[in-house]
Amino acid sequence: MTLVTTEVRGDVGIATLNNPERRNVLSQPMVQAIVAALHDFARQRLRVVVLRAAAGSKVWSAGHDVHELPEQGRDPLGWDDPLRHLIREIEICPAPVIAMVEGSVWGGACETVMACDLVVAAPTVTFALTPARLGVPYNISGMLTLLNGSNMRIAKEMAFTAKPIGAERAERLGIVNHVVPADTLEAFCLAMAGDIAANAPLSVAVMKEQLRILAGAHPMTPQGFERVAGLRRLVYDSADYREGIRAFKEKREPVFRGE
Ligand code: YXS
Repeated sequence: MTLVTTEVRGDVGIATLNNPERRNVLSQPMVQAIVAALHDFARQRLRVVVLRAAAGSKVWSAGHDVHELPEQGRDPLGWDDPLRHLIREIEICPAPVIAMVEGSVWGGACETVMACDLVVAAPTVTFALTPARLGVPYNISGMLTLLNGSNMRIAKEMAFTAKPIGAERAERLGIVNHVVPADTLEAFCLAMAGDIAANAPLSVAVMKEQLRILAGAHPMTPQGFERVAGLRRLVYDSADYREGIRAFKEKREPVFRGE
């Protein structure tokens, strides 16, 4: 099965997540397919990318594939993790990536949407960041994506509560650029893509890269890095981390004991 279908319309590449049976989870094969589409669009020198799910999707993406999360003793979101690779590829893609969102967005898929350059959502869309619900120690570049895609108060609310926020509120908060009725969502995104594609692609690409570099320009001391690595290891070595993953697989509520 093709996990991602692609289409080219003029200077715009459209990549559609195509695994509804597993709610478009960002498994390693899915991430590889998305990245392959981004690379193919770049080879064709397309000027804008639209990343979407199929029309009418109830779930845009259920996030990281929980079955790929290591049960213990290994960083679940290390540098080579598929989700981390996807985020970096979206960020370095020379063409702006528009996240065209229908359905609910979960966990690492929230970060994926926030890593996109522009977000256009249907009114019923929700975003839920779920590390705390699974006992997962999110990673610091992921936290920076969340912070850059929202603001400190909202990043904390989403991360600490793991509760969904709706599209209208997300637009008020600047997480979403536009909320558009589902039946005009594609036309709206393609029109915006056309506006961008009509401009100088080298100018657009360099401004995207400048903003990426500026957004990531945060000093961190070696001690700070080692402190974060140590704290995260305590979490992914914890019983709560194991409990979160097992509860998901056993389709039950987790019971966290803080150890
Ligand atoms: O059990 P079967 O084989 O039928 O497969 C089911 C689900 O297990 C599977 N599935 C997933 N498999 C692995 N990883 C996932 N994230 C995942 N989500 C779903 O897909 C099949 C259909 O799911 P089902 O029956 O629950 O569909 P539904 O329509 O009733 O509900 C859709 C959702 C999305 C509301 C529900 O599947 C759900 O709550 N999924 C988990 C969403 C979530 O917590 N994602 C976070 C994943 S962890 C992650 O992204 C980061 C590591 S972090 O946590 O740090 O942010």
